[in-house]
Amino acid sequence: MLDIQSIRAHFPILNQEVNGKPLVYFDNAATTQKPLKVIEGVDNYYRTINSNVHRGVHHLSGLATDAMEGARAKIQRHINAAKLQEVIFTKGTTDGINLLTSSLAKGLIKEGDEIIISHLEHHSNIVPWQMLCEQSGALLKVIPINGKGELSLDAYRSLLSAKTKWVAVNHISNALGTINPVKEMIALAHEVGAKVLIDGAQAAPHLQIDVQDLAADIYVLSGHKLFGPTGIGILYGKEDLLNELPPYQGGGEMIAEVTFEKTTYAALPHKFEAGTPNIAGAIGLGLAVDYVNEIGLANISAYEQELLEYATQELKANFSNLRIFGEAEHKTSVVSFLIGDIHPYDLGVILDKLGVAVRTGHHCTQPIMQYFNIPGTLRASFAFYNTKSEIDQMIAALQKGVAMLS
Ligand code: C6P
Repeated sequence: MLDIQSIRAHFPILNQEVNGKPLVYFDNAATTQKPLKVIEGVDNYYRTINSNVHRGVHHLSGLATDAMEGARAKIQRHINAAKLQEVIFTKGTTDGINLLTSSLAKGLIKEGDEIIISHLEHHSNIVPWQMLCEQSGALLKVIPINGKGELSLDAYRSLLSAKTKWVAVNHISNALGTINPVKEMIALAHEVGAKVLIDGAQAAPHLQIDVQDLAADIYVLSGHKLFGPTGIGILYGKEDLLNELPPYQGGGEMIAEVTFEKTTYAALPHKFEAGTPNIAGAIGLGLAVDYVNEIGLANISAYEQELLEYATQELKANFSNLRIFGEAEHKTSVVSFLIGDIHPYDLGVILDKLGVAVRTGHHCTQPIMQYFNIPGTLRASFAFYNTKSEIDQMIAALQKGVAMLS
């Protein structure tokens, strides 16, 4: 049992009014709020040890380097990476996917090769692969979904072949909440010799990730969705694979030796970390991981499932013309919906006037909206600091909005 009131006290931003109403923050799939531990840790870094890392012989540089590398070690343990050098700091999920596709574009993918993504992907896990295919002449194939928002594994099996070089799928869909059977999907890809990237942007805040158990070749996530700062993320990769990949960007930090004739590259993880990194962000992400582990991801998931069930039940009970998009058997705490033919944006604006923050629109997943033939949805996404009484507040706000717009 989580003590939600004590937990809420860790998130100062939640204790405010928006438009004269208590804030209800249900846009956690876009970004989560930050606990004091993270806010104070970042503040403390700038107040006491701000310095560049891996460069200086001086005291502060040593402290900053230790703090950043300490954060890397915490993240390694958290996702159960076998080695520290398999954990690369990035700007976020989008940056991690672009790191891989840009690196593959340097001759590792060729005409005739095939890449498989799914219909559930965020644009971040579609567009970089399309760009890679345009550059290389490789073919992009898409795993279809069913009406509940689940991937068809039979169709996936039939797409896989010896030509498949990479499969890129999300662990959890941001628009529908579907939890995909990624462990099974990775095993199937490995049977044909393909490698797999998992987009873990939405999984990291809800599930315990074990990259070795999954056998993921690459696993990417964003710090800001995991209660950490913006502008920091993780790319995990198997060491052998990362050693084979050419660097993504050139610059300081990523070199062993530079001459005008030839440059040699640094060992992992620095080979992929050109330039001054987001030091404060990395430290903040390490603290966010500590915080999540103190609460326990199993407790978090169990409580969020309660919120999901309550919200789904209350929405269905209160609105006869409700349509929920995404009713997968395995689903996380996201409800995407429409009421009657009211445009999601109009209802979203009224909710905001009543203090309730949800996301409206296509959620950077236009192919999912095309599948359902809708312009977008209202999406309420819950975190462990949300409550059932906030869901009641959202339902009351929706009732007012529907009365005004119908
Ligand atoms: N989804 C949402 O509101 P970045 O922006 O790089 O931190 O994450 C991109 C991304 C990639 N994959 C998935 C599954 C995601 O959900 C996101 C971000 C946010 O749903 C912002 S569009």
